[in-house]
Amino acid sequence: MHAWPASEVPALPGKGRDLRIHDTATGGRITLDPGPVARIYVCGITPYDATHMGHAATYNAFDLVQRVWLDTKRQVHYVQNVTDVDDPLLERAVRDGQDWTELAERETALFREDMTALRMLPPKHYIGAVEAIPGIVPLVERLRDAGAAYELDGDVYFSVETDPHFGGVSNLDAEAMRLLSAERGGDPERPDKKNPLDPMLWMAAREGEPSWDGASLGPGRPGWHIECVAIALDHLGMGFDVQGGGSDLAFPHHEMGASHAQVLTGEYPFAQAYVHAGMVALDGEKMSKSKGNLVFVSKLRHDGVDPAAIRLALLSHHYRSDWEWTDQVLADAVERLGRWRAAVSRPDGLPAEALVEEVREALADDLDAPAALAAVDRWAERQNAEGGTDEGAPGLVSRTVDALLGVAL
Ligand code: 5CA
Ligand code: ZN
Repeated sequence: MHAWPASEVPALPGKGRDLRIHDTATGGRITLDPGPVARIYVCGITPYDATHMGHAATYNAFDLVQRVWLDTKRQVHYVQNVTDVDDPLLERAVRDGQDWTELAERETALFREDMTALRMLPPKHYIGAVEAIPGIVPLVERLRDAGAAYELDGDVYFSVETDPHFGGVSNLDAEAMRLLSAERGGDPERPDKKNPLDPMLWMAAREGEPSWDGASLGPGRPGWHIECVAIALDHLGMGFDVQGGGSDLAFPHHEMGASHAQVLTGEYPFAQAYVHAGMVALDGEKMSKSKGNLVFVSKLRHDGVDPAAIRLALLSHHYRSDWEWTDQVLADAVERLGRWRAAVSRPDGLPAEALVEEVREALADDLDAPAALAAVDRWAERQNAEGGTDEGAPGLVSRTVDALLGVAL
């Protein structure tokens, strides 16, 4: 699949900082040491509805990770998937009497537009689950042949007990895993499974549903977790730097993915850090396509809201906190954008070298975007009140805000 166009990232004077980030697996902050090419996999959308503020907040977090790395003069190798065949997508297509491939293509196109407008850096490889199927089949066969997968009425399941590290990403107890598995696409109640948590690797073709050639597996379609594993292994390999997504992906998705990959390769770990963004709520409940309590990026854009203000609204919350989208959050962001634009509208002003370092330090410290915004606020307030004579200072602030926060002033 094609991704979306990249906005340019200005180079800043001085030196970027190494990222210290909270890792779900260890439960603590770790300093990443990516080498000259940093590798990141971020789980993409299931394209059956438009991008909402929750998605945008999660992609904003991982965009910041890349901007911190780019500032250290590293290259970034970024991979994202599209879950372009899945139960909720097929169900929505049936409900609305439309072709599931058209639904997926239309919503993916809208997602690209939203990401472009929000200045999110595009992945180098943007891969649909459907196009990954030929690479998934041999992985499932390998797991089965190694005794790590078993068949149940034509469906193939992964045996979680074959990974000695299973449980090490989310660190949940058995009961919590069971509840979340049932909630998030698993089938712990299905009889005759070796372990109720075992996830499906290959689902035998169902009447009226799309299916693909599965070689020795028979016709069917892949399970969710193995899709992301196949794409990540193909384009990044084992031990990549960051596996990212919202906190609702820690279990089962990232837990199962890590186990699939670790058993397949005999190597550990799948990713150096598992990074999870908090959940954005609306009216007291997690914003979700299945509940329908949504604020869409595209709707705000069509209502004339400046994408830079949407981005500032996302940045005003720490990526790990759960927060609530309200009209006030957006109104505050619109106001902040106005103050910042006024402050950089003159050719000279207050020196900004120290501000560059403050923004760098805030982001390197577990992506503390609210602290970065507060630093720019302080500069803008003094600049608007007193001004200064440092030629080029406003330009430096614009470039800093653009390069590190993805906001065009
Ligand atoms: N296609 C899978 C990942 S392989 C998927 O979870 N798709 S999604 O469309 O449901 O979500 C896309 C991303 O947005 C995921 O990282 C998910 O964790 C995140 N996300 C979904 N809802 C919210 C929310 N309310 N707040 C924050 N992030 C969210
Ligand atoms: Zn995924």
